Amino acid sequence: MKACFMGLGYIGLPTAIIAAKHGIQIIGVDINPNVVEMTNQGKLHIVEPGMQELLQEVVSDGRLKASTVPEVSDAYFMVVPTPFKGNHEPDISYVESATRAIIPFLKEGDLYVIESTSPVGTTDKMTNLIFNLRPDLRDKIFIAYCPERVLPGNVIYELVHNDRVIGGVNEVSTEKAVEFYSQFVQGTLHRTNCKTAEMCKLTENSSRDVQIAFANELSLICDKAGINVWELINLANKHPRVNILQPGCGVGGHCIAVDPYFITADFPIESQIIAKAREINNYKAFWCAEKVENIMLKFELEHQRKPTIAMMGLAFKPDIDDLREAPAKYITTKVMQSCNNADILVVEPNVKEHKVFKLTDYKEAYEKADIIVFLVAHSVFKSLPYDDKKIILDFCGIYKK
Ligand code: SAJ
Repeated sequence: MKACFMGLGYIGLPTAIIAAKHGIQIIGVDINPNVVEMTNQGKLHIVEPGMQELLQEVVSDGRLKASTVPEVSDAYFMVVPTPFKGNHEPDISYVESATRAIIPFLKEGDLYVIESTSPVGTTDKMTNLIFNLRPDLRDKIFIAYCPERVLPGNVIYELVHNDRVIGGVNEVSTEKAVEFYSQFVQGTLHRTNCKTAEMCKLTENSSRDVQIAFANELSLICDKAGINVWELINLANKHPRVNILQPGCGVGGHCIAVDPYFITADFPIESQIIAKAREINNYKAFWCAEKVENIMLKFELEHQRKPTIAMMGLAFKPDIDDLREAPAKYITTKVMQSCNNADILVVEPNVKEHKVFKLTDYKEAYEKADIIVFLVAHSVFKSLPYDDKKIILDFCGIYKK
């Protein structure tokens, strides 16, 4: 069995590695020659615990090879990004170009699977594209959609143990895809059709976005009412049927802050809560930045000097080094722009250096600053002593009990 993975990013590469580890011959394709070169040298270009050793193993025994172009295989997987355009319309051009790239290699009996998060109807669109260019393959290949669900940082475990939803364009396609994934997935493989599978992925991430928006909305209400939101949520969650998530400085990353737009773009009238949740979570980051700016002005008025501020954390969530779509990065940038000359110390303990921000050690920043702004609940921040002489803005619950 030979499988071709189109896209060697945060999901494509780990999936290709795990599949190779389970005895499948893999050709991993990426348009970035650096990624291809590094992968062929057994060097992981992403950060994921335990993955480096696995990559080295499957590359050195020849089970995984990377290339900038596809090769004839038995199964093809589209694992490329689906960002959104300026107007929040989904951009499926990477899925389309990856599909176009493998069309010449397709032969009777092959399996074609989209894993990329995609708007509803994408699998049908790609099916039409394939059959328009290769009418000889109509009813002779198997086509399915199978989204991933892994949490960065826990990918090796989740790729194998999570349940998966698999939706074919017809039942035989679903079965063929189930047969493929059962080679390395121990979780249950749930069969459905491709539209439901596409919508299921969008639903999972939108559901989390809506729940976080609820927590963020509570945090705004509590700030006005003078109530500790962390204590409030903890108490409300003692109810057997209530389970509120945690507020933060906004929602980041490349999934939850993006995928709901794939629903709102296609169903603008119906998706009221989903759209509002996106607005609330975006607004929370803006609100945090305004809060910092106001505290800085107040400090300056009271002390007749500009404060030193520590912006604690840049990543999109705790204990990772991934800064993509990070609200903490947005807030830090906005604060820096609004008060030039102020002494702003930027902290991100999981990143060594950054192109834009000069990074300061977290202990040093905490000691030097008058105002401490906790943006990300990194574990190391929790060991800092509480200094009541400093002004502390805790947007992520560092000091929650
Ligand atoms: N966040 C909060 N409060 C919370 C939980 C999260 O503010 O209580 C924030 C985080 O700080 C972060 C953002 O939400 O900024 C997203 O973090 P996350 O841990 O909720 O999710 P991701 O983006 O790392 O991964 C999600 C997961 N989806 C769900 O939990 C439904 C993962 O399983 C998916 O595979 C992934 O999206 C994806 O690739 O779609």
